[in-house]
Amino acid sequence: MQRHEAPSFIRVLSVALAMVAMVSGCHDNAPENGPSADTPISNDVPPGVDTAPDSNPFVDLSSPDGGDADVKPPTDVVTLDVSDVGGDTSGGCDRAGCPCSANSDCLDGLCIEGLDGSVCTQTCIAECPAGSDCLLSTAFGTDPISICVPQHTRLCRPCRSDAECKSGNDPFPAYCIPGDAPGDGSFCASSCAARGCPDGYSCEDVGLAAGGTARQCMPTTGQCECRDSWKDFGFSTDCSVVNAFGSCEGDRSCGADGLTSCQGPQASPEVCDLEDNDCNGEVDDIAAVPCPITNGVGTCQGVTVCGSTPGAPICDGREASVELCNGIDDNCNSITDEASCDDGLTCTTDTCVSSGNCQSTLLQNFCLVGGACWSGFQ
Ligand SMILES: [Ca+2]
Ligand SMILES: [Ca+2]
Ligand SMILES: [Ca+2]
Ligand SMILES: [Ca+2]
Repeated sequence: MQRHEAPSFIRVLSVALAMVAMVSGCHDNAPENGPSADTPISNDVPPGVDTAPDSNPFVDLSSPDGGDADVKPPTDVVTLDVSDVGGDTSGGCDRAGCPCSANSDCLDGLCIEGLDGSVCTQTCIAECPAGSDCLLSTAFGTDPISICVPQHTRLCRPCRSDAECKSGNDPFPAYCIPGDAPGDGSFCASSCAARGCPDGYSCEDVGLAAGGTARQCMPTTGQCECRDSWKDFGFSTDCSVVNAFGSCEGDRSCGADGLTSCQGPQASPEVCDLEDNDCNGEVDDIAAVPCPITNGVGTCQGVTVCGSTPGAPICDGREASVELCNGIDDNCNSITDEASCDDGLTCTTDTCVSSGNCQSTLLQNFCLVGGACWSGFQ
């Protein structure tokens, strides 16, 4: 028994020494086989974060550029409120491109305007995923940080002013440009002076209302369409409904079925209803048609107008009156100031020579004595 125990002890000792040697060897080899100083920071996501492909509306994570997201420097430039992340993103999407309504919805605490509403974004040094620019932003605290900003987020959005086309995160100029056809409405263009345009758009010199031109992305079809997501935001523009009777203002917006036609009243012939039926800016401005005004003296001609209450037109004009020496055809017989002078004397001929000026001529063989007619004098 003892003869067999000695070799066993030796084997145990040998194994023990070998293990010591291995441990020592492992220690020596660690710098070659273990994590190195330049190993990319782990992109392990916190528990509960959705790592499946998401509905990223602007960041193409599958593209070569998009792949940079995995090797970018850590996003420790932005202070992340961990408590917020846990509360708002549990079980939800919170990485770049994910929809958000507050900074706390995003893993990096960066919620900005995207093409289809607000989305989470990320910090950057120079490169960003396709469809976004690496820009300096002061929107997330006092210190400027570089973040990926989605491009052309408001391109083709219905608008009424340049201000509606300017995204707060995007410093490039954007203008509200009228459509090709009059009355089509206006739509946001987007700067291509320092970047390209999306598919379906070309970079053009666009005339501005204030004068001058700007390089802006414009739809190659000449027609803007609404993005599906825009129907919930009520974006709209002024437009015109045009027909043979006039052009009425309306509006068109992004609805459930896309950009609506111009919704507004149809122009119609003007009638007396206290409305501007033909949309020319004048209420009840019906055509002035001649019409008669008759009384016991004569018939004068007036023109049709609308009265102060809705209904049929009335005839507007003056009534006939006894002819006076006043330069007016008072009785509307087409003769002015006829038989309008009478000094009450039978021995004179009276003539209206100018307005209000009656001239009386004494008949032959008559004279006036004491204001009375006398005859028989030679
Ligand atoms: Ca009118
Ligand atoms: Ca009217
Ligand atoms: Ca007359
Ligand atoms: Ca007269």
